[in-house]
Amino acid sequence: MQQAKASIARARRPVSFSGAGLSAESGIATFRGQGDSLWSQYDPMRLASEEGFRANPELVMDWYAARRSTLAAASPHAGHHALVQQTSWVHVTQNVDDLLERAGAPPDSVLHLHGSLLSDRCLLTCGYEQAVDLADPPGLRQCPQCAAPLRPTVVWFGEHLPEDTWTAARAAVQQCDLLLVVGTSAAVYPAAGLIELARENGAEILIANTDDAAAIDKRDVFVHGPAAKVLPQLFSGD
Ligand code: BJW
Ligand code: ZN
Repeated sequence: MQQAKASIARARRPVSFSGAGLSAESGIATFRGQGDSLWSQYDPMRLASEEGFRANPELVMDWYAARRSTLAAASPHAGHHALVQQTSWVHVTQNVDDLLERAGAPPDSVLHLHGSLLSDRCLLTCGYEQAVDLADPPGLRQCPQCAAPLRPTVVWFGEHLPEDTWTAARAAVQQCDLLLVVGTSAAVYPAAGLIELARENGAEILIANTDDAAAIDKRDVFVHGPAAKVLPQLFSGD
């Protein structure tokens, strides 16, 4: 912990890179691992791919409605608050929730690589997008512009990341001197490649995770523990 705090104190261009583990203690399920993780209960390609959506759009929208209701009832925890209090940091996340924003991150300041649960968009290319009320999530409905189905504005398997967001995240990581990697299995590309990109550019890598297996490179500094506990400790003055 002391080594990690010293790295943070030294950093001039720090970036955070988070995954589902960041929001786990707010009651948002992670994707991989045992217990309540999403992929231990559901087949990812049936629910998080365009192919799966086309095969059974009602099933996919029902799954998203359940996740949106859970998110509506959730609140950011001390770890989200500790992160967003670092106003000079760039925050890059794979998470589709808005808990960093609800913890006080300015609108559009968080780079969401995998999109957001807060809106739906047209499955086709007409460009229609609509905000969603998380507390009253929609089921399957048609695009008012072209009658194609609407789908969540998230990035499914086989899809490209939003170009501007990806470009901004890569630029921030290329220039960073510290990358704080929180609560991700780093199993999904191209997002996980940001860690190697930072390393190649000489940044220190700090990994905060509940699973020791997340410590993949012995040059990195690993802090074991849950995000809600570890992040406030990392940023506390003592
Ligand atoms: C704690 C904690 C606590 C727990 N405190 N820590 C082979 C076949 C098919 C595809 C591929 C393939 N090889 C590569 C691919 C590409 C694919 C990919 O990477 N697949 C791998 C899984 C193999 N990638 C893509 O398809 C991407 N697009 C792409 O490559 O485009 C290029 C292209 C396009 C077209 C043609 C050709 C090329 C897109 C990836 C999109 C990922 N989407 C999802 C779903 C988002 C929507 C939704 O939420 O519904 O994004 S999948 C899911 O995984 C989600 C997450 O953002 C992402 C990463 O997961 P994350 O955040 O790391 O969570 P977990 O659960 O994995 O880990 C949690 C961690 O937290 C663990 O380490 C715990 O220990 C820890 N933890 N509690 C701290 N309290
Ligand atoms: Zn449309």
